[in-house]
Amino acid sequence: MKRATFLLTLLLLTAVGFTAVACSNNEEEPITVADPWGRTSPSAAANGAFYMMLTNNSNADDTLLTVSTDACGVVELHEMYDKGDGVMGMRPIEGSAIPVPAGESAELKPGGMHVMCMMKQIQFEEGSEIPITLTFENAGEMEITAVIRDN
Ligand SMILES: [Cu+2]
Repeated sequence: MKRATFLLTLLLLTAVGFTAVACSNNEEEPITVADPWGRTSPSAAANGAFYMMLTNNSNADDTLLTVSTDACGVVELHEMYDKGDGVMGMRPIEGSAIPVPAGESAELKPGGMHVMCMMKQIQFEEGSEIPITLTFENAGEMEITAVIRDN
């Protein structure tokens, strides 16, 4: 009986320990966005794209659900894929969402996943700063600023 009590206490202490770790992790932003940017494109170009690194610092899986910005008429989440014969195409990501698993990162980069900006409303000039709202399933809304540059 005494031994059982000891084990139970140990179990409880361990649980408290884990909770403390979880709490200290939560002091950090659950999701961080690194280096949001878009490539310069001529004003005649109807479309542009944004790239960034999404990192989930929390203990729970999250998902980027939507992206919105006044700079684009329509925003979609796209990925590049091999059409065959070395020809690359792009298409909306299945489920129109980007999973960001707990403790992992999702990279949006040229040649891969990207935020597709259709019907550009403004010029994408070097140094332009474009406010963008990201909406995550768990983390909710996040305001970021994408910088326009050549590469
Ligand atoms: Cu695209």
